[in-house]
Amino acid sequence: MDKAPTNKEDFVRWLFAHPCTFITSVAKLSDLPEPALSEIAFAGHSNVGKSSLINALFGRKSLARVSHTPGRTQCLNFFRLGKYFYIVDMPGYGYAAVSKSKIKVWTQLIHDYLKGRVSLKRVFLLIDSRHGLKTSDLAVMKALDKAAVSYQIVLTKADKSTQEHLKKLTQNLKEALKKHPAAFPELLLTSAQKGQGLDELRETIAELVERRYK
Ligand SMILES: Nc1nc2c(ncn2[C@@H]2O[C@H](COP(=O)(O)OP(=O)(O)O)[C@@H](O)[C@H]2O)c(=O)[nH]1
Ligand SMILES: [Mg+2]
Repeated sequence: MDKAPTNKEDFVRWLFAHPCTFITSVAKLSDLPEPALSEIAFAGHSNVGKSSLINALFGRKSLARVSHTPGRTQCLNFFRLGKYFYIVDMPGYGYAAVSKSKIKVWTQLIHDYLKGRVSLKRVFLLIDSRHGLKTSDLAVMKALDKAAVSYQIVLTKADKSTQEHLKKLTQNLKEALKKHPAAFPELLLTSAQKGQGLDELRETIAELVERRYK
């Protein structure tokens, strides 16, 4: 029997040992899967390291491949870990090459999704630790605050910066987050390349979904 362990560490390991499978690509809200499972979403500027982080977390190369398939890059891509929760890979924003009309369609889809999704437990908003918050990140944070969707900043590519830079950035961000009511006060510092922060992020995710399986 596939029974969830009660010990926290064992639970996280058990949960993440399940296979991650592609479910569907959604271009319009009427195509969303039934909100029968908890859901977590990953968002961020294009090139922030979203695909790399998702792959590192869930150990599945095809995850990124699916999300890179032409026609799917502008969609919400749904994956499922075991039968336990949905992972939503949101389209990257801030792509200069995307036309204005496409941006409008994108914004509307994201906005409607975030506004009305009861099963969405948290959005992980990825920020490149070298650059900090960009104008487009702030716009997304504002939208999340307005829709009262809980979100948490995840800094990526930590291996590319000095400890000193990271410490300062973390302090500044924590201060800035105080002005954002839907933002989770704690940041996560990660490197998909070095594996840094992945266990912590897995634990955070497990806590968001575990109540149903213990
Ligand atoms: N040094 C370093 N580079 C990374 C890391 N994560 C991603 N990258 C690089 O950043 C670029 C964009 O990564 P990708 O995952 O495709 O970003 P996405 O557009 O947000 O999905 C690629 O060249 C990756 O190799 C990391 O943790 N460390
Ligand atoms: Mg990607």
